[in-house]
Amino acid sequence: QPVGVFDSGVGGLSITTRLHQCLPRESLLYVADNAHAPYGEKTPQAILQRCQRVIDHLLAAGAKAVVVACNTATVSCIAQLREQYSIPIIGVEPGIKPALTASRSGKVGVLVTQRTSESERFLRLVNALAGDRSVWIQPCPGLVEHIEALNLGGSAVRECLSAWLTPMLAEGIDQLVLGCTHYALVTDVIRELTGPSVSIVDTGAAVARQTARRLKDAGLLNTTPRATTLTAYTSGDNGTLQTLVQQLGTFDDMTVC
Ligand code: DGN
Repeated sequence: QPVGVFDSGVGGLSITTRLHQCLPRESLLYVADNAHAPYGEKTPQAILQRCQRVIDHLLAAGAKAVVVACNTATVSCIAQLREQYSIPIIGVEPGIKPALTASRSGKVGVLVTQRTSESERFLRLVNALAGDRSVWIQPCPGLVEHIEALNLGGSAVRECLSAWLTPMLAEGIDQLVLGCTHYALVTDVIRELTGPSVSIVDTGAAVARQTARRLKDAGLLNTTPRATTLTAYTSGDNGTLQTLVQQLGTFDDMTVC
């Protein structure tokens, strides 16, 4: 049985890569809900409904566990999803804790979607962890749309990232948390703008380890060696998905439906 993964678009592919590295014997089913992206500007109720539709699709396709590879969906409705579904549901959360632990300046930045920046769950997490350190929360409206359009290294992405990052860098942050799974797909541009003195914190590997633990605890880990497959579905145009899935290039069999 495969593990299901989904996001509002292609962002969750950054998590899928990590899952495949950490769980090479698991087949993965991916849903990019492109027709309804971005989630970041939807109401929590609308996000919950989309997540339910997508998880129902993944269950019908045989998923034994689901990774919600979207920070926006996780902060909006992970508790309701866990209540509703009996399979393991794993969420993603911005890596504020590792960033604060590693920070020497006591100043960290976090890039998030508008919805995440306003969510109670996220603000509670930041307040609980920050103490006397400062966390600069930067919403990035429009960035997900650029990434969905595959403008990964173009001037539009560079300009908006530069405008958001410049004040944070002037403030002295030494850790930058990617609080949206899409943003991992433009890590190279971000790294160029921050320079080497700022560490970029991406939680993909931690989510993959957490998924492995949950599968193991539930007795769902696949232990027999076999060829793995990645099957990717999209509710919208599959051009972007096709391009990015092909770049992953790490699976024995890949299908984009
Ligand atoms: N990849 C989603 C996240 O991690 O929040 C993006 C959400 C969106 O659609 N804006």
